[in-house]
Amino acid sequence: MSKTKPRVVVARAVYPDVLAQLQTYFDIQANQDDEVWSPERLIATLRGAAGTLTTGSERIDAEVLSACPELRICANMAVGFNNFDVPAMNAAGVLATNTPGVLTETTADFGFALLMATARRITEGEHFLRAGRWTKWSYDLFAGQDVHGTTLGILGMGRIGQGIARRGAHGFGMQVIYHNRSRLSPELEADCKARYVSKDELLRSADHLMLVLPYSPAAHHAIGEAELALMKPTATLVNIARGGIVDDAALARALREGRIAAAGLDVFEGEPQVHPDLLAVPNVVLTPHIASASVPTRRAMAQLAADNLVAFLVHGKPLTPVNPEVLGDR
Ligand code: 8YV
Repeated sequence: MSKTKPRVVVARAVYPDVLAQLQTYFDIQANQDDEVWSPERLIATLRGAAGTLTTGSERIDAEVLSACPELRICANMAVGFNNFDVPAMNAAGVLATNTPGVLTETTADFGFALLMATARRITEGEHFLRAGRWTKWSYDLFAGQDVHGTTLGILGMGRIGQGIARRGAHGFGMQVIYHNRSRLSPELEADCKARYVSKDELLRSADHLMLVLPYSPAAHHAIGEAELALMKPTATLVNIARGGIVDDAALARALREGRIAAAGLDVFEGEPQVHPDLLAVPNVVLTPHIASASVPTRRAMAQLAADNLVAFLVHGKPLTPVNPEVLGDR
């Protein structure tokens, strides 16, 4: 007698071949139209499912978990997992997995691209040109700030932060300083050519400040009015971490008033909405949360999320668990 396949909900569109792989193991409910489900629709769809593949847009909290007692795993197609209420998942015995490692270098590349576009005013220049306003060369036309040889400050020094540090130190001859909850080992500091400093020193000394820390309630508005006030008027700020780490309204004010030179933002408070004041200032480069969006990396993220579902629901051993404590002695 054939066993019925466990039901798995793939909450957002994914690569069709990844979906096809999952269909060999699971009874799949997919969302290839890529609608963003309301919390009610998510709950209704997850009822009776053993697993789900989520993205950062699906919130898994106590309400979802209590309505879906058969749920055993949520496999996030993201390294960040602030869309998961992990304590609630622990209490419900539901496993969370993420996609660490596969997006590190791609995201660090993007951080650098955004830093360069911001410091060198690339998108401002492009908008000017496309608007037909380029009529002559001028000595100060879109003159920005240098990247090479300057001081790169990094807040958050996990894998992606280290990737940024290596690019800055080894590729652009930058002095790298960082602040993090914990210091890197001396070996990693040497490899990244990075010096640990206090948060205040980081803010005061950085010519370019890159945010790469995970979101947590403690990191909410880690960059607000007071922190922006410590930064150099010539400094740039780049956020490839999470919306909510920066107070977007305070940042828009600082940009408008020239208290910092420019910002590059890939993530926003309340995205995909963007604070209207940020849209109104010219000295900010805005991108729609695409730091990990290279084709090979997005494929690798989808594959790892899918592999986690198979590894756990079929073989009992997830590949990249966030809360392995729920596995017990299994
Ligand atoms: C994702 C990300 O694209 O991995 C992360 O934490 O922020 C991005 O790579 C996004 O979260 C969608 O899941």
